Amino acid sequence: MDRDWQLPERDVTPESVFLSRREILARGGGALAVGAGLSLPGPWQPARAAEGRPYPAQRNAELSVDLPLTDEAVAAAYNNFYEFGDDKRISRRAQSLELDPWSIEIGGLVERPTTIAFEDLERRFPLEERVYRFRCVETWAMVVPWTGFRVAALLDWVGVKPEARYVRLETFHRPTQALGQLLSFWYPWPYSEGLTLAEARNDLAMLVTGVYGKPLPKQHGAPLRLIVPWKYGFKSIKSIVRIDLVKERPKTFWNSAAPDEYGFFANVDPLVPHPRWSQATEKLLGSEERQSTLPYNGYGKWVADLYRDRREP
Ligand SMILES: Nc1nc2c(c(=O)[nH]1)N[C@H]1C(S)=C(S)[C@@H](COP(=O)(O)O)O[C@H]1N2
Ligand SMILES: [Mo]
Repeated sequence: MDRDWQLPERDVTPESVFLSRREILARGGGALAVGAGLSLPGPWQPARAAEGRPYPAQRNAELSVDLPLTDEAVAAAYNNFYEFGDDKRISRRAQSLELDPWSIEIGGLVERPTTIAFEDLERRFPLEERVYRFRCVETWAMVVPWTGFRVAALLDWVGVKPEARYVRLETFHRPTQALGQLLSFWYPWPYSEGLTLAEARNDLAMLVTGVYGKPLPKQHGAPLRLIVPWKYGFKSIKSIVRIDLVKERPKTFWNSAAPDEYGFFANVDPLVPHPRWSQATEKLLGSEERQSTLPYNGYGKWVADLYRDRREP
C-alpha cells in the first residue's frame, strides 16, 4: 500500500498556517506508520473504503478517450481546492474534511425536492467509468478515469419543472474543517457553479463519485463532484452538498470573484486567451511537453451544437 508518492514529506510546501491540530497528529502518525511498515488510514487511500461499494465500475468505451492515463499519484498530489488553500499541494490538508454523514439536497424548480444520503445516491444510479481529458484554465491538463453517472439521470429522478433553465451546484461551507474558507474569507464562499439545463443534460456531464476505479479521495472532491470535460476545470465543482434548478443564471464562485478572467460558460477554446496568458497550448501533468489545446477540449462532436447561436460573453 505504501508508495513513494504517498509519503507525506514529499512535495509539501510551507503550509503551517493551514495545518489543523488533527492534521499535524495525522501526519506524525502517518510517518510513524510508514516507518514501522504499518498501514493506517491516510490521504494515500481513497476517502472511504471501497468494500461493498460499486467500484471499479464498467468502462463506457464509447465516451472514453484512448489516451495514456495521467499517473494516479500525480493527479492525487496536484489539485485545485481553494477551500484548503490557494496552492496545488492541498491533498493532505483536504483530509480534515468530514464525510460522515454526507447528504445532498436537491431543490428549487423540481417536482420532487429531495434530501438523500450520499450512500443512497451512490447506489441509486448505475455507475460507469469514463476516461476523460481534463483541462484547467491555468493550462495544465490530465487524462483521468472518472466513475459516476449522468447529471441527466439525477434530473430525471427529481423531475425538472418547465420553468427551470439552469442548474446551480454548491459545495460545503465549513471553515472549521476547511481552513482556506476561514483564512481567505474574502472569497464568495461557498463555492458554487452553474450550467444551463441543456449543458447539464448533455451526455458528457457527469456526477462523479470515484476515480481510478476507487471512491474519490478527498482532494479530488469526495464524495460527489461534477465533471464537465469540455469546460475549464473550475466548472467541475467538488464536494457538492446542494443542487438547485433555477430560472435565472446563477452567480458562480470564480465568475463573481473575477468576472473578466472566468466566464460563466468557460468552454475550452485555444483561440480565446485568458487575460493573463494564452490558452493555445497546455501541459499534461507528469510531462514537460506542451501540446495544442483543442476546441471544447476535444469534445466538440458532443457539445458544439449547444453553442451554435451563442458566443461566450
Ligand atoms: N469546491 C471546489 N471545487 C473545485 C475547485 C475549488 O477550489 N473548490 N477548483 C476547481 C478547479 S480550478 C479545478 S482545475 C478542478 C481540479 O480538480 P482536481 O483537483 O480533482 O484535479 O476542481 C475544480 N473544482
Ligand atoms: Mo482550474
